[in-house]
Amino acid sequence: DGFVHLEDYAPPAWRIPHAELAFDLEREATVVEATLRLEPDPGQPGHAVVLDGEELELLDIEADGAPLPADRWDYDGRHLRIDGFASAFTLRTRARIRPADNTRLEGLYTSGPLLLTQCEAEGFRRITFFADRPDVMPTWRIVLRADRAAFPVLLANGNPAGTRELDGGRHEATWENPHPTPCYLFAIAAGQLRRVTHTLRTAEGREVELNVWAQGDDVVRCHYALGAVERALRWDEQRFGRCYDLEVFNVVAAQDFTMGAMENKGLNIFNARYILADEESATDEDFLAIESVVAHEYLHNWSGNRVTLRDWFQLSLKEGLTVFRDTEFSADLHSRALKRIEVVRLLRARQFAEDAGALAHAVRPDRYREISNFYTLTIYEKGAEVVRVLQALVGEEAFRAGMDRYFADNDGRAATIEDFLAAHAAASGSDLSDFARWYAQAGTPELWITADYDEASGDYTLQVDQHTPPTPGQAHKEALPMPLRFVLFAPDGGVIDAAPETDAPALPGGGVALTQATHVLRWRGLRARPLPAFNQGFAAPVKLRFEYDAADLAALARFESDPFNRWDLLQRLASGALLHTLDPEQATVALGDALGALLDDDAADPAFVAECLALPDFDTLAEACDVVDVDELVARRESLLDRLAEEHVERLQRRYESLAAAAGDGLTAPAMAARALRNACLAWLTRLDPEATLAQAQFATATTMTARLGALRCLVHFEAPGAAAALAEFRTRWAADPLVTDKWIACLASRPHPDTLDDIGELLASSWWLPTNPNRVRAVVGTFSRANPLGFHRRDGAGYRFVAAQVEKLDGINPQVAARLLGAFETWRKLAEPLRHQARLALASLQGRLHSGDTRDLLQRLLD
Ligand code: BAL
Ligand code: ZN
Repeated sequence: DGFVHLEDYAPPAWRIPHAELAFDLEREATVVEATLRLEPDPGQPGHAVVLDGEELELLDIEADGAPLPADRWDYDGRHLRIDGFASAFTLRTRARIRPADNTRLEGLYTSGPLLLTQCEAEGFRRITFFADRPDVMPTWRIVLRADRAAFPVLLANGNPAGTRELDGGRHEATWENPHPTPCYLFAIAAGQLRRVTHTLRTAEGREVELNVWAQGDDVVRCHYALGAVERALRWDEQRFGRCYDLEVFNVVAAQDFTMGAMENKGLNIFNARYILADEESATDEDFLAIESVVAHEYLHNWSGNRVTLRDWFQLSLKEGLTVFRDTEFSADLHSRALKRIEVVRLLRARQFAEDAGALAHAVRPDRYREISNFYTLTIYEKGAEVVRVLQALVGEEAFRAGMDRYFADNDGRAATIEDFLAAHAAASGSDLSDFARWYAQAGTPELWITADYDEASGDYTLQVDQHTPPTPGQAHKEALPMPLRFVLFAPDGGVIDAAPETDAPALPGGGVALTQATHVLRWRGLRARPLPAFNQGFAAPVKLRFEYDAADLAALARFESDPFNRWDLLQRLASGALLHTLDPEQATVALGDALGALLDDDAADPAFVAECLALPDFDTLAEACDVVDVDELVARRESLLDRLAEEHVERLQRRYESLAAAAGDGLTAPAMAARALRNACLAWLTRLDPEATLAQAQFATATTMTARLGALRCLVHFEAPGAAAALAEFRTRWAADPLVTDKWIACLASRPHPDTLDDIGELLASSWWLPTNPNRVRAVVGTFSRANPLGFHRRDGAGYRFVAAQVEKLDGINPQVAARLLGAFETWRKLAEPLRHQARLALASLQGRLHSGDTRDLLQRLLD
């Protein structure tokens, strides 16, 4: 049926304890010689050797030093099958590959003058013949030979093990990776790279050279990323007791890169947008994203590399865990509350939609046709939430002990989610068998909480019912164990301290553990009906249903001390006003009052105030609707913003002006917070009066990209005078910088108007359109389809037809990028007519026209 099934897993019949690769690197044609030690698994005798190999030109094949006769092997373009061996032997193959023709950016490819690799998930089979699966883990020796002038720097995994000059202007570098490492973590980078470098000593006493490499003058924009590597290394030592394990840690910036970055052992390769930064060219958001992605890849060295995956079904074992670790890193270094808000925004806007749409899948899926389509918000972000739930259930101390145990028990192994849970169960003494459902069950759980207060006795009960809606292929769901945090407030805002009577076990960090579908919590003899608040810190990744009215939410927003919940209560007021789940007028008034108070509060963190001003976005609102009327939803949101802006115009002006000095240069938290709130105020003020000169003035005097891009967005999105001039300045000034070019392009592609599609048409006809560059494709087509509801969901269906046509074109260039774009249709069935019909037509038009496994798999899942 074209699916790979989890239940079909079998260990490799042949192991590869050691691999030696020699590359003669050239852009057009590179020759790869692979010498592999192959050993049969004594438990599974009698199997032929079957190696993966795609689009390889096989030049030679030898076994134990002698040519292998033609009747002993067969290569069908996907697998190399070798018969007649029953015991260990050494296989040597030589194959030719064509990096310059590789627009898929999987395997070995060119990016400008550089030669780079991307192997996860299944790219290594495009480099040489190998058992391309994560549970085959050799140690490695890698020899790189190339022309010295074109490729002065030759990097591979592991430690440097010598260089030498060769004839004809060529040179050679050898690398040794002593850690058993699967081939998806293989990497090389070659070319005219320059570096920033820093040497440190790990907590274990190992001297390590940290290098961040980029092309030419870009190297001056690598210092921030280098600092981030060091911060991540130190944090993992302190927080998880994990040290770095090689003599060098190299990071390379690549302009052409499909993913965000890749954690190859000792040689991380990054999308340049997550490395290159200075305040002239990168926004504050960019800096924080760089730090977080650098940390993510670094932290994989333990959660992913030292302990790797048995098979790709376990992907969240490294990704969810590493997202959990990188968000903890960011929360420890900066504001925990702001990080939580950022994470929950993403979850609600995108992961909840994924979990409820045509592409819904479990954190550990049980089958896939194309694993590249499972690098999803569910695997990453929900996977991280599941780890957070585990920590809440067992408590922080036991969780840390469980992590120690997991690393110790599985070091050098290819592990499973069962191994992870077994380590935590052993360390905490908990039975985690029900908890494992979090990995198997798709869909976002809902908690329905109903309250009852008996005036006579003062008894107050909360009944908590858990329910997870059906998802494709999973009609019936079971209850998931999770924390429930709550606080009861008296009418005067005082906290009611009494613990409830309940069968739900108490949790180490407060609250109770929900272990069944229904629980009741009961308080006796309360003097008045209390007001409950739930899920402080968003401890459980759920949709929480409780019948509040607008006055309740406004009161709670004043009483609640948990900053995440204070933000969330305002989000609820806004959603209620927009979706009419609250009385819209009461909710709007209450929200307006709360925002006014926040804008008046100079003691509040301006970054937090800016988050509160950012109402739920279109995706979050649409996710909460059963049927999505795009124009109506956008219109309601716009008119709420207009009204709030009008109500607070003076406050907005005051805060905008009073923060001017604090918002100067520098990456300190106060400066970044001031810039965030100023940009939020500027957007509301420009909305009220696009003719005003405030945004033009900010653009003209900006000394940071944060201020400049904030102003550009206002000018372009509100079609203000000066928009064309500002865009022209961006175009010219940063014509040679692809990352800044992506920014003005994304700004244009997200202009909220149906005729933005005409601008996109012009872009595609210009020299700015680079269909082989994933960042550029995402800036144009990705932004249009994901961040421009009025453009993408045009009533005439032209937005859908445009995206579908691009998917077809890009499928022949980079299937992973093309497949990702199709994801914009994941909730098409919820669209109100005529959009639903138009979306179906656009998708149906692709049937029979797509060629890659990536896009065909997604299209089928969208239409099934
Ligand atoms: N492993 C793929 C990129 C990342 O998640 O780190
Ligand atoms: Zn990752």
